[in-house]
Amino acid sequence: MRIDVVSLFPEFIAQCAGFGVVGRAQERKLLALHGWNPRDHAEGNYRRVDDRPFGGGPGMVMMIEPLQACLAAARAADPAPPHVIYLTPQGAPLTQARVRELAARPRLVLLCGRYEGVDERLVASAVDEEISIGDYVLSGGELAAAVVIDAVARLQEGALNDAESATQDSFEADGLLDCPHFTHPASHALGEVPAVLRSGDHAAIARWRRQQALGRTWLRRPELLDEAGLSRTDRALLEAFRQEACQTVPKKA
Ligand code: 6GU
Repeated sequence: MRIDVVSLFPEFIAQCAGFGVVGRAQERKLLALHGWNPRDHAEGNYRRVDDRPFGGGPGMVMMIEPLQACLAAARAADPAPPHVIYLTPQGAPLTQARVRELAARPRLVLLCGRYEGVDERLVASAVDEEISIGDYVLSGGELAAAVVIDAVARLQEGALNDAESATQDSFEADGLLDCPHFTHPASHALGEVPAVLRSGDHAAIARWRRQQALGRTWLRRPELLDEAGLSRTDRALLEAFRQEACQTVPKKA
């Protein structure tokens, strides 16, 4: 897929996307990233991209013209019509379900605001969708764009190696949190690896992992269980987890 990023700091995005899975997705030509700087499309000696807000108040607002010209240049760089996303705390919360939908598109444009935001007329005319990555304030959309890029890049066919398979990740398989993981040494001053994981009994291991995923989700994000569509077996596993949790001294899962 192709992603064009409109940002006053396009190098920041390129840096963020240069490592690990996302870097490899680019090397494998599964992801083509292109940065576009509105400053390159601004007029005058000062190449101004922002101005004071009408109605007064603190902060600056990104102006229509440089963004419009920049978006037009980005759009024209490829024949595929893009889905244009504005990263803003006012947007719809990003979820793995949204990520899956975005990852299936051939082309995205990510518009990053700075200052107090972008002139609303530009948002209304040029943006298809507004996305937020959570209920906190960042100084600009760049980190949020990097989050979107990472989340969609790893879902591109061939981006992950077998060992990194996405289907067992938290949220991906079933909307539950992931179970705990352990590696060598089996015995350590910090504790023992649960015996079941060393038993070689694959059915028992799968049951334990499922129970841990259910139990952790119940402890940490109980609202996720409402949407998870639990089977009868799941309910029984969770009930057993709850019973045990009530009997033992509360301990961080
Ligand atoms: Cl997408 N942008 C900014 N500036 N802050 C955020 C955000 C986005 N999502 C959460 N906080």
